[in-house]
Amino acid sequence: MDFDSFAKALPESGQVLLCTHRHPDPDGLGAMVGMAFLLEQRFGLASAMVLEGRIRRAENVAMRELLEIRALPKGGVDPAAYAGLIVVDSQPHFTHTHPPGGVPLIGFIDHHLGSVGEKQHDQETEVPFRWVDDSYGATSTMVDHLLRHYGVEPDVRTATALFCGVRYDTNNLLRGATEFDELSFRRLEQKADRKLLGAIDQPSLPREYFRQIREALDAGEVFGPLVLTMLGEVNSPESVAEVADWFLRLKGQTWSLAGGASEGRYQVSLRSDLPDADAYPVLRFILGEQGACGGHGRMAGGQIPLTEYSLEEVQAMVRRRALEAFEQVDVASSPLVSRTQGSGKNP
Ligand SMILES: [Mn+2]
Repeated sequence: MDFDSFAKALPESGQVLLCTHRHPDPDGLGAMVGMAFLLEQRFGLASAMVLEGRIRRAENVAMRELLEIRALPKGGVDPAAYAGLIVVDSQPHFTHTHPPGGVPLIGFIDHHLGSVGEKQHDQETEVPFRWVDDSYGATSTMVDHLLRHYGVEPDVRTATALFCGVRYDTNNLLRGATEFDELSFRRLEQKADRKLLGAIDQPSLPREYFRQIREALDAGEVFGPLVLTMLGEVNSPESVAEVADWFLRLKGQTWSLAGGASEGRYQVSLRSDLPDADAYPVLRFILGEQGACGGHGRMAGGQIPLTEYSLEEVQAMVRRRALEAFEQVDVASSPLVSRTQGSGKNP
């Protein structure tokens, strides 16, 4: 990568707008905080962030609050006020990313390659700084790499934000981490605020969270290698991913699929713990023409809009194709947790 082309892509003056994918995660947030710090410290450029979708996973909410990450409301962006736009942890043409219009694209930085066949906008081929590289396990690592290249030492807040991005996206260097992530992880950890990290790791949880845990436990079914958890309305798309991750830990099963309705879409997450699993084509098949999805390696996520079909129809579709994909059609399921067993002293 020609890092010097980053400096050349920047405007000489004016404000830069930063954005990431819908429902920002720690990596997207960390990369934005790191980018804002780099722009200010090295290039004297002010920036503003715009966030799309809500942040609801308790850890992410805590990260945003404790690090005081402030963002403009999506509808509140005046394009004339910005000299350019930088997209982090996503790409402008990805289905879960909708940068505000009317601001010239300076560049994008992402560690996801994107799926084949996704069309790029015409303007993207000419974008001044385009850095997409899956030899990084997190976009926060890429931004840290830029900071090092430009000799900018992150302050405590920036280091904490970037560290959260690296550790959550790589699951503490266990998932898709490379030597770059390792280096950034060690370097940022030294500087990060331990108390804040602890508070972000173990946030307090609303009662609703526990209610949903119960619902997921009741809904989980085991079909051969698969744990299938089809939920109704959920608090957030992230809770679907959380359930899929959680149930993947079930002993004996190697795949976990969870689905739940949120914001007019049926969100679906697929996980596997097989070392060389490729989750994306499996989820692609399960969502069919009705859905969009992305993913790499052992994880994939996607959604089907609840416009043409009702929630019940979409649930039935996803279920039918999931059983087909795992060759479990006409196979009897067993509940993840038997509702009659273990209910204690109830009659
Ligand atoms: Mn990421």
